[in-house]
Amino acid sequence: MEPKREGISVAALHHQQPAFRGLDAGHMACPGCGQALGARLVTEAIGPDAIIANATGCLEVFTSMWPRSSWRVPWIHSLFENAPAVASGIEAALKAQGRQTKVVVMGGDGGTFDIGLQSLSGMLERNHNVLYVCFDNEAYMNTGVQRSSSTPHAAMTTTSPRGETRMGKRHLKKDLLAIIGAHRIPYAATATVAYPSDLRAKVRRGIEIEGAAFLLVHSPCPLGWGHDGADSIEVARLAVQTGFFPIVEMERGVVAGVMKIREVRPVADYLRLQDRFQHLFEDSREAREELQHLQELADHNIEVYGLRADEPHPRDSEGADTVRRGGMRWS
Ligand SMILES: Cc1ncc(C[n+]2csc(CCOP(=O)(O)OP(=O)(O)O)c2C)c(N)n1
Ligand code: SF4
Repeated sequence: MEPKREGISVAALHHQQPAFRGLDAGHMACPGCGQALGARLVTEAIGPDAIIANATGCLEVFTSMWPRSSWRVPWIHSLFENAPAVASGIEAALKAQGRQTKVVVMGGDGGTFDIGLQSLSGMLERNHNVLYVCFDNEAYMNTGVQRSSSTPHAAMTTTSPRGETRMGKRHLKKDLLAIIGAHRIPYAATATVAYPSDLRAKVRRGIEIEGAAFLLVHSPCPLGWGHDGADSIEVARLAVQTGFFPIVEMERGVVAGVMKIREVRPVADYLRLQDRFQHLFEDSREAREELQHLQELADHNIEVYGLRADEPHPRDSEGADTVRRGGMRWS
């Protein structure tokens, strides 16, 4: 007899599983790791005919602990500095062989915003037919939560602590999308693990277009951000709904689409869930000023990208339920 759970057919659920997943179970990520979920969703959308170049970082480490590997597609670990250069070479070789295999780079924000930015810029400028995916957890997590140029202003990391005179990181998060946009590549976008259909659609778009594509995926890190692993999706969703992390698409450097927010939430709703922002809720003038500053940064995003809407975005209604169901069927 077919097993049933809470009135749901297990066979029907099985059918909804992806037909192919390039990153499989059995890796060593922390529970609730946004990057692990993000990489799983990205590989579901890419399909089996792909080669991945992975810069150093958590993803590389937790998926490839000797003698095991969680990858089911050809995968190469590159340095921070050269993952896009390695991918460029792979793409050129495949082109010479007349093969259609997709080439994808994956890297963290440290590898993308900072250390590998030079070779990424070269790859984009030459317009290689490669999709670059940055899993943005807003710090160097793998080596102990050091600040990167992607760390938000006022966030605490081990190298930007709350001190006697400092309220966490002093500088602003680098506007990487603007830098990527300046390369006028065919397609660039932001996405988040909180909206899986949107993420997968952008991955499909990125690999289907001819030329370079870039995707910045907001990926909560329970260890580095200091939230419960079970809250990762909620945290990621609040980043969008407060305007803190805008979801946008660019074609040739021009904004071509945004995920509008029907009910804009105060930025404190997002910050309060994370230990890295707890000092902003102290009873002090400095804390109030920084909180106000972060609210202004979110308001700025909402205004610049025109994020406020009366109607929800078609993909704004889903969330954890899709993830729990086990994803989509790849065809
Ligand atoms: C040139 C260089 N500098 C420093 C390191 C040490 N290192 C290894 S992983 C890592 C952190 C990676 O951070 P990020 O790219 O943001 O990825 P995450 O671990 O956060 O996913 C660092 C600094 C290195 N391997 N190479
Ligand atoms: S430290 Fe953060 S990014 Fe690394 S595996 Fe753990 S949750 Fe994921």
